[in-house]
Amino acid sequence: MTKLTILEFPNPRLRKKAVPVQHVDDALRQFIDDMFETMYAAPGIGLAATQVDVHKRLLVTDVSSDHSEPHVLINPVILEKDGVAVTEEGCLSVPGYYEEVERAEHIRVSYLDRDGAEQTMEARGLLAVCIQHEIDHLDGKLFVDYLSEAKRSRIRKRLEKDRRLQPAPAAL
Ligand code: GNR
Ligand code: NI
Repeated sequence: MTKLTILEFPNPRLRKKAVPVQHVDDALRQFIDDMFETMYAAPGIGLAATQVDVHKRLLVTDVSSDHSEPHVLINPVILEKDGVAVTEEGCLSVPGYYEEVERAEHIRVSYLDRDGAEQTMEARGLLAVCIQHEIDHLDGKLFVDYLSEAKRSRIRKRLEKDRRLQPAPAAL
């Protein structure tokens, strides 16, 4: 198991559009396990492959407080959206900032599971919000993109300043 490094805004690699997974194999399952390890260690309730610089359409989530509801969605596609939920969102790629974002309250999603089998699921509430947040990552989109230009640029400047004071550790 390996804890992966999470890219931070405004790294341009967070803007890449991820491509569909072609084969669900043991190497991909190993990577999925590393994604869960990284998400739980952060700690976070979701992680998209884009955030660890792997540009494949794959996300993991667990919105429980005891690691009891892990989900992995490969090639997720939102089939239906209903209702409106306003949630104070955060992002492991935008550490320390929380802002209200409006999304669908209920979604239906198709995806491949870790065996490569086609599935659909329904989600509402925080799980639905989290899946929408992660699919945005796969399309190169961040929650700060829903904020005003002024707020986004303030967040960017503060993160850049924090990073000058505390440089990221060299990757080993
Ligand atoms: O840990 C996370 N919390 C969160 C809270 C509200 C809405 C979305 C999220 S996702 C975030 C982890 C993350 O950055 N996933 O990409
Ligand atoms: Ni995020």
